Amino acid sequence: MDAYRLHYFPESGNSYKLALMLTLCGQSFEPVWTDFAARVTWTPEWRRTVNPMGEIPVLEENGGRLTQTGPILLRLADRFGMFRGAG
Ligand SMILES: N[C@@H](CCC(=O)N[C@@H](CS)C(=O)NCC(=O)O)C(=O)O
Repeated sequence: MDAYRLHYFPESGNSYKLALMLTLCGQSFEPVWTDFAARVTWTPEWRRTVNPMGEIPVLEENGGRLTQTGPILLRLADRFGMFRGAG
């Protein structure tokens, strides 16, 4: 079983897409709320430890960190054989 942690904030549509995808694929994940409004993602500490590009969402997968919603969705679709589409 893969271990997922999703760095998110509630108003983020991209975060929602990943949360929905994981849920529909039957995967549980640990939500990691991020204080985006307080510009936590702008801090050197956050960029050093979570995402140098300063963007949410970030999906941790078995300890590795993934960014960019589209490629993450495609990766999950391939892994679970769901929602890949034909074209
Ligand atoms: N290319 C990224 C974009 C994600 C994105 O736009 N994230 C926004 C919040 S929803 C962000 O973190 N922006 C950085 C900022 O405004 O400082 C993806 O597809 O995941």
